[in-house]
Amino acid sequence: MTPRRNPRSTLDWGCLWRLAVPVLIALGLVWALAYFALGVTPAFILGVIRDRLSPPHTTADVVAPEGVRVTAWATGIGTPTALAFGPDGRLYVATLTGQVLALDDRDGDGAISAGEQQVFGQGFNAPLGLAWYENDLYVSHNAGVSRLRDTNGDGAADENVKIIDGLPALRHQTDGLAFGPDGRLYIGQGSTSDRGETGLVEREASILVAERDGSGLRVFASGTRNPYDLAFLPGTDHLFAIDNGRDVPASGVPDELNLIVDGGDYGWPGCWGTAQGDDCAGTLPPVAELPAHGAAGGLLFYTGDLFPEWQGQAFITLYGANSGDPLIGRRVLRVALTQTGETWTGVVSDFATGFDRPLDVTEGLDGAIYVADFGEGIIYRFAK
Ligand SMILES: [Ca+2]
Ligand SMILES: [Ca+2]
Ligand SMILES: [Ca+2]
Ligand SMILES: [Ca+2]
Repeated sequence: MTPRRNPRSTLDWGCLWRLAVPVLIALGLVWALAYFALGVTPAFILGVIRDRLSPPHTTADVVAPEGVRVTAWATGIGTPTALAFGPDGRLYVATLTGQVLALDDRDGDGAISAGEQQVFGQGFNAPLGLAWYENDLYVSHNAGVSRLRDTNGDGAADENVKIIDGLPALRHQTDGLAFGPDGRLYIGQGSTSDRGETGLVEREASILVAERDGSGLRVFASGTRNPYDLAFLPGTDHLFAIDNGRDVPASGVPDELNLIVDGGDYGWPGCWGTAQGDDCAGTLPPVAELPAHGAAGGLLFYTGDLFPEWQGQAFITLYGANSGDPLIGRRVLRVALTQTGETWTGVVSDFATGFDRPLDVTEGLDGAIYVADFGEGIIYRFAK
């Protein structure tokens, strides 16, 4: 007997295909939109899932190198973005909510109590950088830089002068600050877009320089997408800046540590890492590539006597990925730099891991290393 074909089965498959094709096309369009417009990749989605499944972060998760003791030196600090010790020995902390706090462990018990905190300045729009010049504290914030001064010695600023205004601020804004050995103010300035997709505007994605009163502002170096922090190597006129690689599409563009020279072009938007991208002619490669999507946030050159083995080395915080993936960033790197002629190379390793969202790093007069965890409102102290 010849088996009979079931005509209904043929009809079902046809229906299914007629339904499936538009569904597949729609899914493909959603995927293309997600990938090209939002940078959503399988790795990004896995990162989001890992973030949701991972247990809440605790201070016990922070791992320091052997022989280094880590303590939660200050807690309840809100959203710390930038750290700088003042000439008075207090640690000044900017918070995203617009304050500049001054912390002083007066009783020497190794922790900051409520009575050991003072508001030094406030009312800033997203301050991200702090730098001292003699007795003046410079604060970078959305679209500009201000100078704070305590003229009557009560520990709180009573003079607040906006010395630079009108800088680009959209996707990114004005970042970290550093004073050069020439006494000028160097400013990290972020881009207004991820990869230049909305066009380019003057002064974005650059390292700016100005006199201390804000006059003479000019672009010192260009092509730095989001130079979140910058620092001079102590004892030299060599300026270094970190840079955050593009977010979208999430295709493995590295973050960077760059040696910044006058007139240098560091690649953004057409070039990244070492000769990656399609527009690298005339641009300068980084000294070291840092993990993609790590979001390098703070940069310190260590000079202290507490850890002589790390003198002259760079410490860099990695805030972590937009996806929240606990496996990306969320650590502090140590970069050993070597100079060969005009060129520098960097060897990157982990200094400490297990943070929530580490954003800035600085050094105390005692040589201890301080790390601000933006996600937890904690300042960690690394000492012996
Ligand atoms: Ca104390
Ligand atoms: Ca005052
Ligand atoms: Ca670059
Ligand atoms: Ca900083």
